[in-house]
Amino acid sequence: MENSIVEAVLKQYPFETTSLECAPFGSGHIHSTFRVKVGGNLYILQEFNDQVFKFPERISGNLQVLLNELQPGALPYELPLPVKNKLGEFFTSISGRLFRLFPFVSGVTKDSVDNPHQSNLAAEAFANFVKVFLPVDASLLRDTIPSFHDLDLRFRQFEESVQTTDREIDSETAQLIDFYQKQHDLVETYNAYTQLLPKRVTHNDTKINNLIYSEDLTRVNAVIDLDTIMAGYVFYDFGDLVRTVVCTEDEASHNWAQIRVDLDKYESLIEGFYLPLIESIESEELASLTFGGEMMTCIMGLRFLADYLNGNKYYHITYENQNLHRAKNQSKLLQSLRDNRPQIQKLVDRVGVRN
Ligand code: GN1
Ligand code: MG
Repeated sequence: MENSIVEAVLKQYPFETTSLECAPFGSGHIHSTFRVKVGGNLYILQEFNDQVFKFPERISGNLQVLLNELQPGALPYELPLPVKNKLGEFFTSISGRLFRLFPFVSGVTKDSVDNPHQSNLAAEAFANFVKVFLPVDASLLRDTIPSFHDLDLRFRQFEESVQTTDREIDSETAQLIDFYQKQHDLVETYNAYTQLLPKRVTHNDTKINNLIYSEDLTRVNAVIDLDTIMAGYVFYDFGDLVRTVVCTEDEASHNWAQIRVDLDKYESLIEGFYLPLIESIESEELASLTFGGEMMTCIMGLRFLADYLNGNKYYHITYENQNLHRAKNQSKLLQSLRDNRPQIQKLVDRVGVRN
């Protein structure tokens, strides 16, 4: 980011901004994120993507609702909120661009986990997030991205992108389109679940790099990327963990033949997620969780592929076919999740029996 912009943003905060360093940080696909050192202190500076999040005021409103409910110490990790600027606001506008500053939380972010223990810790952290807000009426929250995880809508948008694309469809793309078109049964199941299940306060972007582990990877220091917190189904949060935690390769991998479910990590994910919630949510919600793994993998694949077909307008990319490759990666994981349904069900049954 241009130094002049960084300086202009930091001037809006109530501290001395002499000598600063700024470097790109993290691997998010939406906002542009930097680590800044101001004086002796570290912060995260983020240029906010208001093409994706068209209602920034809803984000602040939702966080306020949740903060009013959260008892100090109720969560064993931080939920880092933006630092307020001199006007007392979370967002700072400079030259028509929106910025936020966050306290820097020390620790480690990972794009994939190394072992079942890390998987368990992540699951427990996100399950506790859902648990602590169960008493909150989720309808008090406003949609920060309307229909964000609506699989039915996302499927239709994907079909439309297939009809309207300007791309040459080569055989790799055609195969991928065909693969996703064959996933329509997941939309039927999704629609059935949405008729049946209650909406809760959910995080909705529980991918593994939205969590900060302690340096020694024995604890969770923080859950981040709180912009998508809104009313949702618990299977969204379990599902995005499945998508990013139980895979043998991370979301960016091109090792197509190596991409599959790691059942040991899946088992520890189930344990970590089910145990905090098993007594507190409905049995139908518990039963829906593994569907979430397939559904969230499918929806991300559909969104990546649709974005590729639409000319890469949504996700940040570093090369032209990146969204195509992301969609291919997700298709391999989705196939493996489907192939392993009986094995996964056995893992769920085992956790149920232990309780
Ligand atoms: C985006 O910003 P980031 O990278 O945490 C996206 C998620 C997708 C994810 C795929 C607002 O999350 O829905 O799961 O990329 N966030 C938004 O990696 O679209
Ligand atoms: Mg992120």
